[in-house]
Amino acid sequence: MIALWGPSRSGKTALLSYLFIRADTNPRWKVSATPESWEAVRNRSARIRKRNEFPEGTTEGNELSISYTFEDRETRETFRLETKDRAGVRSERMSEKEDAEFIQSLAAAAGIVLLLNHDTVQYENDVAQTLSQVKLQWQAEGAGKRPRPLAVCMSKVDELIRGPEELKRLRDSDEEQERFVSGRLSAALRAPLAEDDFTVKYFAVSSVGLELSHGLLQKSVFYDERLWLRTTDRGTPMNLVEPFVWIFKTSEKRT
Ligand SMILES: Nc1nc2c(ncn2[C@@H]2O[C@H](COP(=O)(O)OP(=O)(O)O)[C@@H](O)[C@H]2O)c(=O)[nH]1
Ligand SMILES: [Mg+2]
Repeated sequence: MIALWGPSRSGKTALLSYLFIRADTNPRWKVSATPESWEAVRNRSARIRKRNEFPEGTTEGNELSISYTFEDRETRETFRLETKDRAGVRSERMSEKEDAEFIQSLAAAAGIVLLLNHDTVQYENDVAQTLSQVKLQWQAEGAGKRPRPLAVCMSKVDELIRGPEELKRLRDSDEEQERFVSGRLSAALRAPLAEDDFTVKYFAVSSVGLELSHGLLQKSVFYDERLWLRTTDRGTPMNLVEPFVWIFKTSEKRT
């Protein structure tokens, strides 16, 4: 099982919806909602498809655990993705029991896809703390020094990328992505990522994506007359499936 986790507003629900909407466009991986997630996924995706609106923001208590299966169309290999949500900052909203369960479920995953919003650095202390607890959990289980894959994803990079050259550099080079993402993280979060309990790879992610038109970068979201952020279907998403597939491949090698 691969876990998707990130603070509130980091874009998890949007990413899951776009994974579903664009599932057919990936030639290699077939992404399907699990039967228990099907209805929630369909509702949220319909909102994007029919109304060009982002799925409703998640409030405390209404978060559903959405899960998907990924199937390699060539080899028929499959893996499962589960969303680990914890609304808001842990200490404020979770009981100790819920907290322990949350840490345990992250520690049990083959790897973690961590989604971070570039403009909510205030969550990063909480994220760093959680990662430390996951490590403690592994030690308690005697899991040893096997590094686990951790995909550190910066979401909504369509808001940050300044031009076609930058887009191209990010698409072409893992080092550029690492610089771009890691350079925007707080020192508090960079520290636990540098330790060797994790094998880290950085991804610049945009669920809505960007569009190149006549050599110019076009946004694929816009603000309407009510100043609501609206979606279009013009953009090519960035790194929607790649973080999950990377974890799958990396954890396979390990076993
Ligand atoms: N520009 C841009 N905005 C996004 C993107 N994904 C999400 N958002 C915005 O971020 C908000 C929060 O996303 P959501 O998926 O609800 O976050 P969650 O709390 O982690 O599930 C959305 O309502 C959108 O306004 C993206 O790829 N690009
Ligand atoms: Mg959500």
